[in-house]
Amino acid sequence: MTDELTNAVVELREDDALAIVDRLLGEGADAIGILDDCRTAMEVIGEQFACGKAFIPELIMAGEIMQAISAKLRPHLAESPSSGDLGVVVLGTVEGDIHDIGKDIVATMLDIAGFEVVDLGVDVKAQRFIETARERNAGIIGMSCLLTSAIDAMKRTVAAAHEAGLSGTRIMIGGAPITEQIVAHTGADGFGKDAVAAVALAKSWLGGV
Ligand code: B1M
Repeated sequence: MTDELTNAVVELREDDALAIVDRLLGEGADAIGILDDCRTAMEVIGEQFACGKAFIPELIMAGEIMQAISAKLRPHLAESPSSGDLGVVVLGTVEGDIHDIGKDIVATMLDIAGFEVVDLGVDVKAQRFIETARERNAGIIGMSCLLTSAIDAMKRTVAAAHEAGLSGTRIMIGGAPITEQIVAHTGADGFGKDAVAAVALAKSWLGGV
């Protein structure tokens, strides 16, 4: 698409960013493409933070802009009313991590695709994932993780799910640092590199393809 939106988000020009999103939607742009541009912007801000050119207030503002854009895009992602027919996904950001923007996008996309999403929020402990998955007879536990320091909390959750005998529940992980190696390290069943991939994987597991 265009750098215009990415630049507006990186420069924390919220009003401009929202106006550009409105204009792009009016021109018939694809909501997923708009989300991808915003994610690129968040990566740039993250890099600026990592090298000392941006600080916590900038991360917070960027997060708020991203949430406002996500809220604007949500109705444009929905193609049909959700039915929850494809099965239950218990979703949350893993213990120790409070990043929730990507998780919320994944929740919206799974819901639109026809899954019933039980969103446990952020900083979710292993036991809560497991108890909820058991209560709701979930087909999938989904863990979002943005911090490398929280990767071991996912590994503990996977181990706890196995110990609890949740053999019918697949475990999906996702988030910026996740790779196939981390999937292997945690023992999860798979990962989605973005929300579209997360939905495709969930459908392949629960028979909705
Ligand atoms: Co933080 N932060 N942050 N942060 N933050 C990162 C993650 C970081 C990479 C920035 C950097 O240094 N480059 C870095 C982590 C480094 C590391 O671990 N190696 C970092 C840090 C260090 C921190 C703090 C420790 C900073 C501090 O306090 N010193 C702190 C940690 C707090 C905590 O969690 N305990 C912190 C805090 C915050 C804010 C609260 C200020 C804010 C979050 C606001 C919020 O979430 N409500 C924030 C933000 C905004 C970011 C960056 C800039 C952007 C994250 C984001 O929203 N991306 C981020 C930089 C980056 O990501 N490169 C950064 C947009 C979002 C749409 O993408 O989340 O990747 P993403 O989700 C995608 C996919 O990954 C995938 O689909 C989504 C949609 O396509 N996906 C899944 C996500 N979950 C999935 C689950 C699935 C499947 C797919 O299945 C279940």
